[in-house]
Amino acid sequence: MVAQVEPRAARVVGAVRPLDERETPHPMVDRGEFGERVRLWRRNPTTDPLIKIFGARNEADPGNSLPTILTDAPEGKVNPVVTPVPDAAEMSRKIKEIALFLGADVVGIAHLDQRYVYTHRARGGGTDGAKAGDPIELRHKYAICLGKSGDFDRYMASLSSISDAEYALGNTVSMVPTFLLAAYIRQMGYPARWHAYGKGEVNPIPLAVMAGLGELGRHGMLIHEKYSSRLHLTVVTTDLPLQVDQPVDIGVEEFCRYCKKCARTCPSRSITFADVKDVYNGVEKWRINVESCYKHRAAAGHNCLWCTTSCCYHKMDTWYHRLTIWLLRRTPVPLRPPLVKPLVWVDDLIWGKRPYVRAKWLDYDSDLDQRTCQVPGCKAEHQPTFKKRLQRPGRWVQSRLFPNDELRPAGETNGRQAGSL
Ligand code: B12
Ligand code: SF4
Ligand code: SF4
Repeated sequence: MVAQVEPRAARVVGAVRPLDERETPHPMVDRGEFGERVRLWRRNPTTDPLIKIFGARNEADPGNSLPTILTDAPEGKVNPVVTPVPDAAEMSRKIKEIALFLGADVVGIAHLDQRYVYTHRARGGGTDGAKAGDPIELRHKYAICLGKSGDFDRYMASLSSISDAEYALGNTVSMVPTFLLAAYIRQMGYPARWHAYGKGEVNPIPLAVMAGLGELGRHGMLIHEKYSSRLHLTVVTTDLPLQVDQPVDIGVEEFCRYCKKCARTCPSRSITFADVKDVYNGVEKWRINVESCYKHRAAAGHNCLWCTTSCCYHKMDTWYHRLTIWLLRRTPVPLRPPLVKPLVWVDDLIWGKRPYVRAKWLDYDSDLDQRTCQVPGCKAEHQPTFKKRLQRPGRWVQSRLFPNDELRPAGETNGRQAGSL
């Protein structure tokens, strides 16, 4: 077994207790622990058909929801004819190539650390007859961590039907390479299980950090050097002999200490400005206020992506972005803080201190969306209070990205669309 090095941005400093999935936020909301308003919103978040088709288990007719069809599918049988694996390193290279072929944008491998496997499931259903509260037994050796990127432009239309559709699409399409990769491994004669949106027995972030996909940011998510946090994370666990990857250092530790841009932008003030990290369940890390973040999305009626889109790592894939990351990686740790300060200053200058982009697509308009409350029964017209505290990026950024505020048509290849199925 190859030992893994410890990541810098989130350090394990004590005993980590594996979580019961029932103590994670979605089941807490379903039990009404965050209040009635959020509970109702989660049960019926939208009437928009473009969002409804992606709703896992929310859709009255499961035949109209691909996530429901996939999550309910039984786990395939393991082929009794086992393909020998003489070289685990070579097999890892092959599995990564196949994962990318199947539609993932990034892939890495870690040991399956039992601390990040849930003890009990929160949801039942499906054709395997699982029930909520069932204990989880997942003793696989490896976690193949996949990331599927969302579209840069549509993410920028945060807190609107446009970004909702993009986020929901990402949740759904990220299931496909994950499902297929697990099936492929079973066809090779090894057990494999897939974990994705609405169907997970593991916490994907710590596994993806250990698999070298990125580092944990102040906003509580994994930051990848190219895709930042707009990566939908999924996992295939297996006993196929593999070689693990190592965590990466892309400068997130030093950047997040000084930058705090996500904390400044967060409309619900859920991200801490603190200089010192918390220790939570044995891990020293930045941790968001989950309850206020959750309540905000219900009040606004849309998924919020502002901590993702305002992050300094969330940029188009340009040579100057790649050069900056390259510089951060190679600069010795003590010399990084003086490098971070001017970088944040330039980011504020170009993108705005609290970046807000207006985007129009089909009949949607992110400005108008933010006035309509979608909590069932609520007739009030809410003012987009958070918007006052936000500002648009410089005119040339907005007009270059979205001329006349219009998003590019989905069919148009613009070179920045990160892999669509
Ligand atoms: C419930 C949930 C939510 C809740 C609560 C968020 C939260 N931070 O807990 C709400 C609805 C508010 C939410 C919002 C969002 N979410 Co969400 N959410 C989840 C879900 C299903 C469970 C998270 C959970 O159990 N939290 C409870 C405890 C564990 O939280 P915590 O102690 O604060 O720990 C957090 C991190 O520190 C990390 N973590 C926990 N232990 C350890 C240990 C180590 C060593 C490390 C490194 C990290 C780590 O994981 C936790 C999640 O952020 C995960 C998928 C999953 N199965 O984990 C997606 C997930 C975290 N969400 C995701 C995303 C993208 C979002 C949003 C941007 C979009 C949205 N609106 O839905 C926002 C961003 C909010 C934010 N800044 O975190 C992605 C993050 C992808 C990434 N690149 O990291 C995930 C992984 C879904 C996925 N499969 O891609 N989400
Ligand atoms: S999703 Fe929105 S409300 Fe939640 S932490 Fe991120 S910016 Fe704040
Ligand atoms: S915006 Fe800044 S502080 Fe927040 S996660 Fe990104 S780099 Fe870290």
